[in-house]
Amino acid sequence: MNKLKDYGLTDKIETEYIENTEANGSSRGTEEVIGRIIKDFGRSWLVITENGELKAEISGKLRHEGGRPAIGDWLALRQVETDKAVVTSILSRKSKISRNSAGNETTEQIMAANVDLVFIVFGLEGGRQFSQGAVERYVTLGWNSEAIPCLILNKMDLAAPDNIVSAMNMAEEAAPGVNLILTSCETMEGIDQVKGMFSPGKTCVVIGPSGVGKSSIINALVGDEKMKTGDIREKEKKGSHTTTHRELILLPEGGCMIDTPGLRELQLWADDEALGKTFSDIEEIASECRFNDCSHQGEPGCAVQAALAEGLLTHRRYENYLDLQRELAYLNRKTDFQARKEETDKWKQIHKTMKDFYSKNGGKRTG
Ligand SMILES: Nc1nc2c(ncn2[C@@H]2O[C@H](COP(=O)(O)OP(=O)(O)OP(=O)(O)O)[C@@H](O)[C@H]2O)c(=O)[nH]1
Ligand SMILES: [Mg+2]
Ligand SMILES: [Zn+2]
Repeated sequence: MNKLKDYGLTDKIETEYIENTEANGSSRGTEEVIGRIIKDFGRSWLVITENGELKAEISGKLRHEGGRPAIGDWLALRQVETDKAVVTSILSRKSKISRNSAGNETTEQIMAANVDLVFIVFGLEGGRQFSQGAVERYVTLGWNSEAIPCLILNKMDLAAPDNIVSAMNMAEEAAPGVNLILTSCETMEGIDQVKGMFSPGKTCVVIGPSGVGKSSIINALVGDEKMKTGDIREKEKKGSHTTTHRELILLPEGGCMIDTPGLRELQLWADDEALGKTFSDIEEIASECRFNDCSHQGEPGCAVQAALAEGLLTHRRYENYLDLQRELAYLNRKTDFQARKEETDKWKQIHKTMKDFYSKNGGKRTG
């Protein structure tokens, strides 16, 4: 298990795995193993185990139960061939960073599991992807993960000093209390600071828009072209991302890093608490409002309105706060609705099964 410790295996996960396999028992001719997902291909996964890297698929039972493994997950597996295994269960996640899946459906999509740090990367070259609203959105996801968010502003070699200063001010307003690191993969500035955030057994994930240099930062940490990186102009031509699947790699000095494909749009998946952390400055002001349930939109004795009038809070930040609050409220209503609908569907199915059963048995109850 020594090698797996490098991948972050803890006694807690191991104990859960052992209890899990004892409860299920092992079947003849197969071996039970524990492993961590290091590559996510969508329907199959590459898993690191004591017996090497295994290609894993999910068991029918687990699929039926709605289990969906994610990069970084610890798994109980049944090895069926020298290089193949079946996932029998997903062990408890200590953290997960999720987003609302792109499209019309409201479903949680886990971008990475069991991470300690979430690096949120933006590029300083002046693209339109880097806005205060985007930082607030990403950081809220980060706070929601149970891991610690950290902001990286990359490509500082491409920005003028004045622009770097205003970007830093903007980031500090957008994400109070969040660690900020400036980097360049060209000059290697700031890379040691990123390195300093790692320690053996810890897992970090990089997220952010496409082309900001997520894979380049990993290469800089490794000191080798481990990950494929892409020319921006090529990317725009093809309209595609360079990194196409999520991957976890071991860093030479210890610790794991998960690379993810760039995101085009980021729909929130978070709760009010996570939003409150991103907007801790506003929450602090709001604690002085006369009414506990103040919506800060014109009630008497509103401290937020007072702060706006005094110029202690910018209108831009205030508007973003309200926008994200509305978006979360909408998400909550939708997920509630979905949960209720699933419950109704379940009972419909049970009633149908009962009806079929009785009609097959001549309308009589048996047993
Ligand atoms: N000048 C400069 N270019 C950089 C820097 N970091 C990355 N690049 C370049 O930016 C381009 C995109 O970098 P990637 O590392 O592929 O970006 P990514 O975020 O992984 O992109 P996706 O995988 O598509 O999400 C490449 O051409 C890199 O060489 C930097 O600090 N300075
Ligand atoms: Mg990449
Ligand atoms: Zn108020």
